[in-house]
Amino acid sequence: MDAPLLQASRSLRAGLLIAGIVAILGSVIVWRQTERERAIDVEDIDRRARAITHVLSYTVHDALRGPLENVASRLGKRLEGQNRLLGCAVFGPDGRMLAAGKNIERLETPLVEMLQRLLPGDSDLSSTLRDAHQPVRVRAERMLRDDGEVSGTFVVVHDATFIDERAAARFTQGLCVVLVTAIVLATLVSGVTWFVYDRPLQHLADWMQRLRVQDSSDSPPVWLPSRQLVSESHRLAASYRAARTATFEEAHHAARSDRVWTSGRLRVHALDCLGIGNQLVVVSSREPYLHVRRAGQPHPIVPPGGVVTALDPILQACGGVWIAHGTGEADRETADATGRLTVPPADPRYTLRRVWMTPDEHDAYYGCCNDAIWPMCLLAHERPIFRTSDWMHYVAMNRRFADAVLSEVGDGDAVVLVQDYQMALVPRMVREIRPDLRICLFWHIPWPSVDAIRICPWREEILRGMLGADLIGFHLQQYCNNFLDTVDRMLEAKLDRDHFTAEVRGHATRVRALPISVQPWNERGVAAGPGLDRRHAELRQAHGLEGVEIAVGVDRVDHTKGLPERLRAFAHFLQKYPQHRGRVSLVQLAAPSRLHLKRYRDHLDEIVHFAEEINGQFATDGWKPIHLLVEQHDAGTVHAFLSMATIAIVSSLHDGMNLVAKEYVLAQDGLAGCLILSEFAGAAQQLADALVINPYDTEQFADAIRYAVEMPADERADRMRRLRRQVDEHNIYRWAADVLSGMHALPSAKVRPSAGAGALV
Ligand code: ADQ
Repeated sequence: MDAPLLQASRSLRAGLLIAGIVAILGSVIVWRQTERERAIDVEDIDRRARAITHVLSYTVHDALRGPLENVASRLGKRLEGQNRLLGCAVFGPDGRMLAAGKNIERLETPLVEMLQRLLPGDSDLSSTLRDAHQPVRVRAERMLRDDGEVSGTFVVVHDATFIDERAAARFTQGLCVVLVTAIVLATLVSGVTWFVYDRPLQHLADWMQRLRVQDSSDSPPVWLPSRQLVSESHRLAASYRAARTATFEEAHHAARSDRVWTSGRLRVHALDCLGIGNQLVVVSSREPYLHVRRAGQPHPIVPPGGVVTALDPILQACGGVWIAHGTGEADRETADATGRLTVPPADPRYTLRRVWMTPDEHDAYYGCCNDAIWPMCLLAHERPIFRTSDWMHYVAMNRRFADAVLSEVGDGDAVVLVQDYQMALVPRMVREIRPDLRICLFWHIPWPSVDAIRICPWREEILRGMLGADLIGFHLQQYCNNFLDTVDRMLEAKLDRDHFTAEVRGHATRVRALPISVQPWNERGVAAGPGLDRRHAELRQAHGLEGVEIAVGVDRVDHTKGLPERLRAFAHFLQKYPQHRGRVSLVQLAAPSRLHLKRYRDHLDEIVHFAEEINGQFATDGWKPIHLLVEQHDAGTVHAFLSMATIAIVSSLHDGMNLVAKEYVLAQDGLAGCLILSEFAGAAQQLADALVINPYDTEQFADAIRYAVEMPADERADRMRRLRRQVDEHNIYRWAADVLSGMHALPSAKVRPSAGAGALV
């Protein structure tokens, strides 16, 4: 039997079962009702018999007072019946029939037998008798003399045929109604069961088969009998794809140089480090995919930012859960009731669990993050503002994220990767409930000197919160040193500077420099070869950049990124070296960021006006010095600009690492590019072959731009080759592998024995 027939017979069976139960119950009810009505009919006849007895009792008494042989003649026609009354009879005190109507003379024997059942104390007796002709209803009443002696018995006999006929008709009618109801129900139940259960389940089975056999990237069916089944099937598909891709890539990359880390190699390493049954749980404030509404439909976008750029490829490689604040306008409608969905939307590999905040919670929580902790750690000349109410919300929201981690982990084992300054308290909150979990906190922004931290009213709480982790990662050794100095000065802690650990109340935390990096472009679905050439030509034409050398900047609009300093230096370069006017343009891709804060909106306005001012001063017919493209661009566009620009400028005033510098290096397949990099970006520690500048020194900065423009091709290629080797060897997978190795090597680590595949998915 094929599948649809099987389904149909299953639905039919369900329908028949329900119909059978309804039919049995219905029949019992109809039968009971019929019997109740039969009893009412019998009672009615008895009542009429009583009335007849009452009416004739005087005459019967009178007749019984004389000689008993005359009773029949005295009563005469009164004993005859009509309609349903068959007639009456009189019996003597000895039980002999003295007189009877014509229709009941044949009943003498059964009536005599019935009267024998009348006990001495009984006054009357009713009974239904059935002979060969018909059923009759008999009522007998004793006639008493004035002295109390029995003078005889008066019997009234009714034809009871109509009671049986009526009961049979009622029962048949009721049964018909029950049967029709059962048939309708059977049809309905079969149809609904097929529609609600069998059909969606068959779609689910078809989808699973396509996933298994054809490597399909279809989403699971949306209409399933339970929402949990929908969300679990999404998660299952995500894990399955991650597992299969990794297995494929493991085989594929095994033959490659072992210097380069790939997602497949990371996955094998992760399995070794984490062991069976551990899941990877990432928690950050920013989500990797948010949903906005475009033309009324939810549309997924990847928000700009280093944390997402760095961690999304890791979860895509290893599978797991990412917990983050849901901020997109269409986020709620695209997640299930628990806030879960699988991502990336086009090819799900892991689960995203969104955590919600009210507008008040949002403002106060991010107030603490962006007005207090961010300016405190980033020395970009912004004064931190420490508001107690913001801090209270910061604690409450950290608790909410910690609870989400605990609920995702359940009773199982997990490695929890907590991200950044928005989550400083989460490690301790999770550890208090689950001391056995392994927790890593990665701090993506710089950790300044102890003097900068001293101003914070909640410094001890923040430090204790962070020290709930087993491992704290910073980008640079300098930040690790600063952190240990801070712990030393602010807490009662046992420090081991040889092994870089801090121990508070018996729990040791390792502090490690783990410079973050980026994913190779060819894994991000961007154009290559002729497709990329076409994209370059399109962009040049769209922005009037034909025949112009491009210098590029790609940043979130943030005070720390040094955008005004960059524009100032570029304007000075044009002023100082007029021979380059008309030949070089700066294309600045600027993603608006934190626009709910006024100072970020003002900063964006400042940059827009500054760019217009410079364009007003230098632009000529057919050449614009600055192209400010304020938008969050897709990865393909970012890559296209980075790959066609012969110069990239990163001018951060303070930056933990800066991924754009590394993205630029990996986009330069032709080795024709030159990177200008701020000495205040962490990346400058690794990318020594860039032109390293002080963004505050406009003179030096402008000279560096000129040097980059005029740099001979072989010097460019030599520098870029060395930069590429550095970034190739220290890509995002290596960073993740170092994080996991750091956890695995913990002295107090509750490391499970390493095991085979399947643990992470
Ligand atoms: P950020 O300061 O957000 O994060 P950064 O290193 O500058 O991160 O990376 C920004 C990311 O956003 C890059 O991947 C870039 O391509 C992308 N991006 C920027 N502007 C964009 C635009 N207009 N359109 C599209 N994409 C855009 C923090 C720290 C950094 C640290 C990272 C990672 O401040 O110092 O490097 O985390 O740890």
